[in-house]
Amino acid sequence: MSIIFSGIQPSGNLTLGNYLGALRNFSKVQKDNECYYCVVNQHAITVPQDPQMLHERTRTLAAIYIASGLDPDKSTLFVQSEVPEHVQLGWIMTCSSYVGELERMTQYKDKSAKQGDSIPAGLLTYPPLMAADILLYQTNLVPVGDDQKQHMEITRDLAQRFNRIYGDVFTVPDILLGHDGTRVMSLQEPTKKMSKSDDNQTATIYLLDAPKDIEKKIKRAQTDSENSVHYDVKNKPGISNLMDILAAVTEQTHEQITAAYADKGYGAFKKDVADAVVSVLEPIQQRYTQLIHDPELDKILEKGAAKAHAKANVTYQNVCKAIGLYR
Ligand code: AQP
Repeated sequence: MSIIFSGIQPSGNLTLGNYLGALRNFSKVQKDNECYYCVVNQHAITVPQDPQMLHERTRTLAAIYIASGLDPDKSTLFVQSEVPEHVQLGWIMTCSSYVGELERMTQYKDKSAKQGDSIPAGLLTYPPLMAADILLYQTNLVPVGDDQKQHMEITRDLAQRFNRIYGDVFTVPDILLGHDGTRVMSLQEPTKKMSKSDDNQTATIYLLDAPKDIEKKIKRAQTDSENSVHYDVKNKPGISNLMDILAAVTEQTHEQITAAYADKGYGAFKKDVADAVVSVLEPIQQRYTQLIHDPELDKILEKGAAKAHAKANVTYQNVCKAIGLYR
């Protein structure tokens, strides 16, 4: 049995990328492991957020976690800001980080470039807070998408650096990638990842999109003029992205997909990709609708925060003792 931790930010409407890269793996591993899943709302405020939207999206994300298969009797589901040890350890991890290594993070470079001259310092110190989230639970495995590889490497570096100086306080975690490390790309700019904060709504499939919108978006997805369905990320990023989506959703190989569409055009291929995506998302949407106004959701989150706090506090006290933060 392993300890598993992962989080998602309530920084926008969840996407098919969040589902295939992260969410759907959460329920797969919960049966045989001790799992902690978090709505990381303190990460979301590393860029400006509307307070009312942030509040609503926090609850929406918790409901989507459960609608996607997370069982609150098996996994601990909680909101980051309700467990104070996250920012407390986050500060200690920030003090253990070097500015140079934080500035090298691709996500920092991408997101800070959009902020003009006023770059929030939290964007730079996002990785030490993420490291704290993970290390508090003595986590062995972190199911995240391929785009988070760099943040996982720095988490491991910070844990090893701390253990070298102060003794073995932290378990050093490993990344757990889903189906072939699926990275879902934007439907309109398929060399860029699909992202919940993308301004272009037609580039993104949201988990709560109506089936007709999903069909429309996939039909209009950027492809090429070859009309031949085969995998070639460099020359055919649009078709390759749709093949990745279909492969992840139907568990087929690229070869099987190429063979199935050998004498069919892009129209038929896109229609099947859309149908496959809709058939996976529809049951999630139905469960979400039942959950979102149910007071049971608050009880689950309160119980989750208490359980997470009890576990996190043990590590946090050990850290304080190790570094001399006590009277
Ligand atoms: N396009 C993607 N393909 C595969 N996995 C993805 N993830 C995100 N986008 C893709 C995975 O979803 C989890 C949650 O991510 P997050 O909320 O912590 O932030 P993120 O990675 O920065 O996701 P977004 O959607 O791009 O959010 P914004 O726009 O707010 O930055 C992670 O496990 C991630 O790997």
